[in-house]
Amino acid sequence: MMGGKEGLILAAGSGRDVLKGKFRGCLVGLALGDALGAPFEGAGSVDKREVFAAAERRQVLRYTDDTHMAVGVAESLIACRGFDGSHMAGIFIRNFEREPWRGYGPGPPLVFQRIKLGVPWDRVAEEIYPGGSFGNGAAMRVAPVGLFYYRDTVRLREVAFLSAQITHAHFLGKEGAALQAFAVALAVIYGPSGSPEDLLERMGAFVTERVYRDKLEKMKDLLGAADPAEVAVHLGNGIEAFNSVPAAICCFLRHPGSFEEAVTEAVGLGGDADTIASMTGAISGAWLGIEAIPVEWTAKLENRDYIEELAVRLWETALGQE
Ligand code: F2R
Ligand code: MG
Ligand code: MG
Repeated sequence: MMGGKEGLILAAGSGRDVLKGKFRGCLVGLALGDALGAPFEGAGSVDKREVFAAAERRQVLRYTDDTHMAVGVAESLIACRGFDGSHMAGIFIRNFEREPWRGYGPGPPLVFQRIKLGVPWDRVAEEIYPGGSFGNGAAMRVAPVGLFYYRDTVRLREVAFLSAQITHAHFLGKEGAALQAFAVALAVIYGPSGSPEDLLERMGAFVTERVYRDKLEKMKDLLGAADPAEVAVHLGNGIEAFNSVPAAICCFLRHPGSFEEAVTEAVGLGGDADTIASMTGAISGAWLGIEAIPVEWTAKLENRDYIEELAVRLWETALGQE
């Protein structure tokens, strides 16, 4: 159990409403990061002021595949009261067929086609890329796993890996998903009174792959760097899980007290901006809770009511497992 004790202290001492606010903050934060970053995906670095201005100009903050797939993860965890790979794969396929225009990566639609032809959900992803995909598609959608299993590190890692296996069988894609889920769990347990240095130590002890350990180590130097572009230079900002997951965690750790600062910095890195900002937003929202997210943004978020409803149902289901 991760901090089984810490989890109980949070549930009893800080109150169920705080925990509920963290679940809501995490999923709304994820969707907002995705929506704010979407116009900048593939861009070079962008000044934060432009990110704020672009959000203000838009009538609707529309999200992309990152949120669409995270919604699928949450829907399946709720319906099955835990992980069921065949069910989760079916939900991904159903959701993709309803809204294929969300900007999915190249791999997942190929996976979905093959599952429909009868390839088992836990074997298909190995057929798409050599060794499986190390894209960030499993990490970008994994936050509901971090919420649901926040008290149990062993099961959190297992389910992060299993949920990744559907589309991202490469060990670096899976490890990125596990690290992002763990960051969300730590945010639920320790935020907002914990320290970035402590979280970095805990994440360093959690990861097993060297590229992630080295980047977590590098982050210690980046926490105080004046120029946010240093984050992209040293950690990367690309579609690969081993670039975008560390970048997202770093943007959060540089601004643990401000959702806006963390998420606009993540968007401003450019590169895979929607995905980095979505992962930063999930961690920051879980750390600070829903109250810390600007209402001017949540009011414009597409499908906000449904996303919040899912977060509350996930919270109820997770508590029901006690
Ligand atoms: N698809 C996009 N953005 C493109 C344009 C969207 C446009 N705005 C629109 O509206 O249409 N973004 C989304 O995709 C990313 C997640 O991708 P995912 O699910 O990881 O895809 P995939 O195909 O598994 O991997 C992505 C790329 O990584 C490289 N790669 C992965 N494994 C590899 C391996 N073993 N060997 C070599 N290369 C590997 C490939 O280049 C893959 O294409 C998110 O950004 C999401 O927002
Ligand atoms: Mg996307
Ligand atoms: Mg992206």
